[in-house]
Amino acid sequence: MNDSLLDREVALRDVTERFGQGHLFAWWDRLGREERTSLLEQIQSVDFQQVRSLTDTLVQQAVPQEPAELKPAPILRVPRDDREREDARKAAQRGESLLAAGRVVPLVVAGGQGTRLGFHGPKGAFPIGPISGKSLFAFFAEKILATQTRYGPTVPWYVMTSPENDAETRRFFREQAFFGLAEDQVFFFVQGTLPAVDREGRILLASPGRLSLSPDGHGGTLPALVRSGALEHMEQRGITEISYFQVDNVLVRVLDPVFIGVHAGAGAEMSSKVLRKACPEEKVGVIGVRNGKLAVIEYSDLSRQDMVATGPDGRLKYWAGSIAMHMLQVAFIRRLHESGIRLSFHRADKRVPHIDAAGNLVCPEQPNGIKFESFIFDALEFAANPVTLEVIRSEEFSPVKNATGVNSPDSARRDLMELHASWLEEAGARVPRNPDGSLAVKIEISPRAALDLRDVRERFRPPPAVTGDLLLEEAPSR
Ligand code: UD2
Repeated sequence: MNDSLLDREVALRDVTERFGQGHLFAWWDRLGREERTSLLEQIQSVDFQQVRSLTDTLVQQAVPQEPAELKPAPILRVPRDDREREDARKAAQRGESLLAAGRVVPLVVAGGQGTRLGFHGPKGAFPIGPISGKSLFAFFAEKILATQTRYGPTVPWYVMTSPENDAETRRFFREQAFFGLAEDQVFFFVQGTLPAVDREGRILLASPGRLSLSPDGHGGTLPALVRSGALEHMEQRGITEISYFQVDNVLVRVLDPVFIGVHAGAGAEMSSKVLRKACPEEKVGVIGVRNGKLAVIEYSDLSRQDMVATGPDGRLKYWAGSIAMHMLQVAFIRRLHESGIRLSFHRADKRVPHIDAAGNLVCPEQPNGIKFESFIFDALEFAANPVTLEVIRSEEFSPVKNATGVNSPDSARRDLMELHASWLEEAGARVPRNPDGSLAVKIEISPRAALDLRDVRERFRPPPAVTGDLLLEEAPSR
């Protein structure tokens, strides 16, 4: 062993001992040189002081939080009258001029582990196109292409990955020729990780030479933007707003002029989209005013009483479900960073495979480990003038989370086909339907052919005859 490896070993053994994590070296004698080097690197990347304070506050003293005072939030509702429609039209104009000036960029968070879906590979590579089999990433990329075509400037796309899926994600983009985008308009940046611990706060080992590290939550977007230089990159290019979305939602409007416009018009540092929850138990956070500040209360933190509470109209009091689409000012992220504001971490009890004291791999049936994650929506409480915009579910939200049932590939494909069918119907086409109203054929429209109803109306005149499954890949040339 050369001296430097030995020096590092000695120094890091000392640090781990001081923080009660000396067991990380338990299998040292059995490791080869490469494994030793890699283990030292992993240990070096851990902020043991942070792990200790997270363990102290969230694991060992985990005192239940004081119930917060919660009130419904003010929400800009879906327009219902002429005045509201006129306001939305003006907001769209404002958003469109920001898009034409190249001020707004999309950012997708794709660092999650996607365990519930059971898909091996980055979730964005999941083949969701009902006919084309195109991936989620391809849909987003084509929406970006369509936006460029409509407004002019090239749109840089920021993609957050995690150390676990970064290489695979980049490989997928390369294999798919960046879905038609220019390679240099896609900016990958990698989020941080934190170790998973047991109930005593001891860091779990995934194997004798590997710590159990997991992504630090989508709140990790903010430090990762700073650390990677992506934020500076945006500032240098005069980009002022970020349109943030999750990798799992095939219906997302990646750059929505109305949302951009209401956010910018209000001078908001951060804004969010919500929709009416389908049922009290739906697994989305709700937006409310908590202790005087706008906040998303994650579904797992909402009391049963608040979950089912109804308002004077007899409908859900906390009806506004967050669909994890936000607008964020670039200057807001810079301000948070410079003023030292960091999002706090939440505890998630998970089943974490690990090796036990005898060196055997254990795959627990019940949660055994604790992961720490921060949530982007916790930035709302620091944001000036935040706006909450209500949107229509069938137009914007159908995530892929589970292998079957609710929020699955089947439900997302059905919702995508229904939306595309509705565009054709509104443009005057007759779409074959079964007696129960469901589609009798498959329909898929590439965002390159039409980004929305407006494109269908303008580009497909007359609308196509739908006699069987229909995949519209390109608009007819005129
Ligand atoms: C999230 C929201 C929920 C609701 C719902 C809408 C949280 C805690 N809850 O639920 O309130 O808005 O979405 O669909 O966010 N990700 C990363 N890095 C990480 C962790 C997650 O990039 O370290 C990404 C992940 O790739 C995905 C997104 O964040 O795009 C959501 O993650 P999730 O599946 O854990 O969130 P979920 O479905 O519990």
